[in-house]
Amino acid sequence: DTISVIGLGYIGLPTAAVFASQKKNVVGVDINARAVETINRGAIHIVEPALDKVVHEAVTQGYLRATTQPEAADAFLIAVPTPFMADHQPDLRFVKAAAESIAPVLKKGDLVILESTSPVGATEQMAEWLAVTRPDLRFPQHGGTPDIFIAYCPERVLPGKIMQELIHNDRVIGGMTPACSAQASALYRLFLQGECVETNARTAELCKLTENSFRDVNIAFANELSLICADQGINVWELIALANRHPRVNILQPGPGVGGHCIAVDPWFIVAQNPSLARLIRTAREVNDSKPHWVLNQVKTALADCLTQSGKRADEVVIACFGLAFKPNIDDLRESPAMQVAQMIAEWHRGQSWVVEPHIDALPAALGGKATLVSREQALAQADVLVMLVDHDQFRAVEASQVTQRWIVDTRGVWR
Ligand code: SAJ
Repeated sequence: DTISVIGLGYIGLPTAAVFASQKKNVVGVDINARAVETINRGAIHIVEPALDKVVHEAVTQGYLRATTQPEAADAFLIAVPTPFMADHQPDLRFVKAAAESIAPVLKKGDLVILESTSPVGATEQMAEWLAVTRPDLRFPQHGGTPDIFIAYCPERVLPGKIMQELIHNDRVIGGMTPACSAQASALYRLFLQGECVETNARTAELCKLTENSFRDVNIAFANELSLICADQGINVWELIALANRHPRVNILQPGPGVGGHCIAVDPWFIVAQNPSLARLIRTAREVNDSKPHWVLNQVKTALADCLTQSGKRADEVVIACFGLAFKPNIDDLRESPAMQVAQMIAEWHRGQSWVVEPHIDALPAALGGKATLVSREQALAQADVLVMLVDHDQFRAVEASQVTQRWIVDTRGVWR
């Protein structure tokens, strides 16, 4: 039996690799020829702990192969990006392209699974795209026993822990019919140590969106508290730690905003489909998206204090940002609120802007020329204003006595 994975990114490649590690024949498909070439060399084009070894073994043992053209297989897993458009409406064009690319090679008895985060109804839509291209086959929406089984099975792995969570997390299996769910569960059981929990496709679609919206709303609660606390002169981290001593309270941590490729995106899919009902979910997005601008204002206030108290001119003041990644202890700068704050500071500040980011060797183009990458030690010794944006372990390890600056904007409670 051959399993084909369409889209070899952060979800598709690890998934292809774990199937292959169970000695299943896996063909990975990606439109990016360089990614395909890299994988066929037994290497990886993305950063994820433990993934390189699994891919290398799978390729050298002959169980995993990548190509740019879909081939016949018994099961297809689609893991392509589902971004949103300018108006926050979900953009399914990559799902459509993937469906249309596999349609010609589909045969009776095949299973097609959509894993990409999707709005409610996307799986039915995908089945319709397949049906239009293959009028000779019977699909689940046509009733009776289908020739092709279709299910929605969202991934829910945490970047940085993908290889662990992929195997151990429970899996929501949303078949278009119970028979479709049964087929999909059987496939995941090839490697899954967690449970397969079966439901229908629409519930599974909303379930994925709900998980990330839950986290977004909870982070927004913490971020809103941080604004209230700053206004009231109260330490928000002490406040949250105290409130969390209550047996039924568990508040998350405030930060410079919410980044990454999922939590800041997925809630919009719910809002787009339910504009008048999803009020809390929309507001949470707005609270989290506005946080970087609030942080910039805090930096402006700190600089104003610094100028009055130090007698320096603005162009003589050095502001140092600590961290650019979208969360601690990773090097991923995409969709990062820390990056957004650092960029706004570098564009606005007349003096030097420094950045400390131990996980990168060079500043990204967006900051190049406007800021300077410096060491933690240099920033601590020489900068005037410190802006803590990412709680990397390397920053938490700094002793309080090493931080002598009077002007600190700490969005993570590292140097409280
Ligand atoms: N964040 C805070 N405060 C917190 C927790 C997180 O400000 O207390 C921020 C982080 O700094 C980061 C953002 O939220 O900027 C998102 O980070 P994250 O670690 O919460 O989540 P992701 O984006 O790495 O992965 C999420 C996970 N979803 C949930 O935990 C519900 C993961 O399980 C999903 O598979 C993933 O989204 C996805 O692909 O959908």
